[in-house]
Amino acid sequence: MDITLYYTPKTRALRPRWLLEELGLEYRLEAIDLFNGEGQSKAYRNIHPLGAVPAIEIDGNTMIESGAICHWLSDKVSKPKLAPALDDPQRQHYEQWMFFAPGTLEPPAYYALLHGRILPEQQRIQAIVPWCMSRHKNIIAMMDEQLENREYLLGESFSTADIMIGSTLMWLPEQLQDQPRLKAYTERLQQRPAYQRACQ
Ligand SMILES: N[C@@H](CCC(=O)N[C@@H](CS)C(=O)NCC(=O)O)C(=O)O
Repeated sequence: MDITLYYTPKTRALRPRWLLEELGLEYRLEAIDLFNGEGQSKAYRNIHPLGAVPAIEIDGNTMIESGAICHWLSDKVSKPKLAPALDDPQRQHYEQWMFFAPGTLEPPAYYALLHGRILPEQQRIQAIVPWCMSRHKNIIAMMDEQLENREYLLGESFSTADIMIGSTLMWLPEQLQDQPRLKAYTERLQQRPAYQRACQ
């Protein structure tokens, strides 16, 4: 496969990059200087119409949305197998966590960061931050219980769901202080060589 990943460090673009490293695929990185407005350049909006990252080109076809990219690539590449087969009972749990990441875990974390740290001060709505943090805390407390006696979300085997969930948990590490299993889980993920290569 001929792969180009449009990438900005410390963004959701880490997810497909981490996956590409786990899968051992070769790829080109095209750095997008999001914080200096390059996302909104005409050239980049031809790749990603909203000017966001990540975007990926695979054999000439462009795709956006980090979760969709990871989901598709994990089914497309069978070795190593990072997505259980459709007829494997684990597949239901896999799908659950793949969608839980952007659908349930991500929104409160994202809006807490956006309105607490990222937006210029005059654009922040500070009042929503405590609500988001409290909702996030409830969600991660539930997840901490789910990880009892599990190394990864599906048990002993690492899957792409760990990339989606793990990368999102890493946005708010201070929230993990009271969740020992989740804290150990994210530390375990951060020790993976593929994760470390993806962060370089
Ligand atoms: N749901 C999308 C979100 C993409 C997104 O908003 N990415 C951020 C970086 S983490 C971005 O590019 N923001 C700049 C912008 O939207 O202009 C995904 O997961 O790919």
